[in-house]
Amino acid sequence: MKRITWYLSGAALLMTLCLSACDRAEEAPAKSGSADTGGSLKGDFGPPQGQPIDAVLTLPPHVPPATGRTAPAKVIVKLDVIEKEMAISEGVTYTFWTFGGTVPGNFIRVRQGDTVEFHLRNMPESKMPHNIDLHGVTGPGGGAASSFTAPGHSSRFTFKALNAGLFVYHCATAPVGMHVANGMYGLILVEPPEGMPPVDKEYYVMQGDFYTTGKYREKGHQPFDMEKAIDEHPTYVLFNGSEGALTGDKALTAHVGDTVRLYVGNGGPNLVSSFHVIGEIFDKVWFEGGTRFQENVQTTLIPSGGAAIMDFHLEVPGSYVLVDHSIFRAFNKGALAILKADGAENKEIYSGKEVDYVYLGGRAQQNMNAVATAAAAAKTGDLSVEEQIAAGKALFAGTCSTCHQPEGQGMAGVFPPLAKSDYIAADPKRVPTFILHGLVGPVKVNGKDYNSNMPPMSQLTDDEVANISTYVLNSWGNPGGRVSKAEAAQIRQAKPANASEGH
Ligand code: HEC
Ligand SMILES: [Cu+2]
Repeated sequence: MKRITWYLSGAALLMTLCLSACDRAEEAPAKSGSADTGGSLKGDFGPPQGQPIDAVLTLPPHVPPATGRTAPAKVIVKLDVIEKEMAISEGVTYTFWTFGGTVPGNFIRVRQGDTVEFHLRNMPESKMPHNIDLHGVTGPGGGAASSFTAPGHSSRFTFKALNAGLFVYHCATAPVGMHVANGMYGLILVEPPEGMPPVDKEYYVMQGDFYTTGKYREKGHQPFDMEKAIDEHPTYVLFNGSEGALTGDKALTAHVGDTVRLYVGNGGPNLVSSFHVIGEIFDKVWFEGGTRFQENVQTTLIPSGGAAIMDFHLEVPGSYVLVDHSIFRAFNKGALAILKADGAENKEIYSGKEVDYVYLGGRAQQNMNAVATAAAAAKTGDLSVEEQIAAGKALFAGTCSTCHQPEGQGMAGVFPPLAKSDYIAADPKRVPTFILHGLVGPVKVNGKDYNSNMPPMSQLTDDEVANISTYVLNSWGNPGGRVSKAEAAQIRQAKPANASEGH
């Protein structure tokens, strides 16, 4: 009896809550139930109707508008293969092979039942033949055999899009892995007949892993490293083909109150993505890019050569960070993008402060230009102290500032100050030495004792160590001076002066 009363009052409570919160549930019933769409067997809606339509192709992170059609059409897609050198990180270039001049390639949007006439053109400047395998094509090779295209040639094939879903396309010319690793992939959305439910913002993001002969952020032009690719040891894991493709002034944008939809693909060639947005929960995920959706998801797995669609509603303004939650990839290989939501605070939902500083340091702002400038100057042999300082400042944020604080002021009893440090003044070479080898044990800085542990940051490249050191030496009343890349390299090799014997 008691139990029944509890149930009843529970139901009453739910109904009261619903009066305010259930408006959103009024939307058309979600098509995620058990109904079978019939797949390709029911995907042929007859011959194309009306005049042929030129597909609207978009560059990432943009998505073409909904087709808005209710009948099958003939859609013409013209995609160009372009081999080109582009930045993969600040001051680092790479020769990408692309569909349409970007990584990922053009986003293609058609409707289930459409007949797609596909034209693939390989630019005369290309050095390699290429082709295309679209996972949305029914037929052996997914178009690959029909589209082998030498430089300066074009080829054409036609297919009927029988299955709805979000599909990866990629080059499949031997060596296939190398073509994919160089950026040859993109997405094609085959809308279900009724279209996708409308949302406020749609974006196109695609992850890929990259293999360069130099280490992460090593400056200059970096060739592809076949050994690392075979070993599946990427140097970079990236969203949209370069570090910073979607941060700073290139961050994705939205407003509080928007429902945002991400079309996310994973080109691989090797890694599976644990795709996550820090600070959001996916209200819906069309996992694997298929017909059904899951709800209330934190992290969704996107296989190499797979995709997913996710919707989330923005309640609170600020920076949301898109990551591969295999988290070293995010913070040490580049798999990080930002969605900036503007709008009014909502302290009832979230009282905290912006994520920027904690997670991102300097990466929230696009202040890495200084790093590229310094790299270019170093290449021509006339790197100035000022350029080193500017680059060092950009790198200090988010690397050293997490502990020593943005103005080097330190934190009482925990992190010694770098500002006006008598410890640095006594021997300026301590700065690059501690960066590379860390510091353990008691130290006295400006009359205060510290006995803690600074971890070595040997993942930084020699020029990064040189620039950060030069910045620290020339800031906040420190004695000035300069550390060169060669000195940093030398210090890296040397055993640290304070290394204790036992460990
Ligand atoms: C994870 C926290 C942490 C980070 C990140 C960090 N440090 Fe430190 N650093 C410390 C601690 C703790 C000490 C004191 C170690 C001890 O007590 O032996 C220290 C000491 C130092 C000292 C000597 C003491 C002084 O204040 O003059 C210098 C110089 C220094 N760090 C520079 C850097 C630079 C440059 C970076 C960025 C590349 C950096 N640190 C990043 C924690 C950190
Ligand atoms: Cu190719």
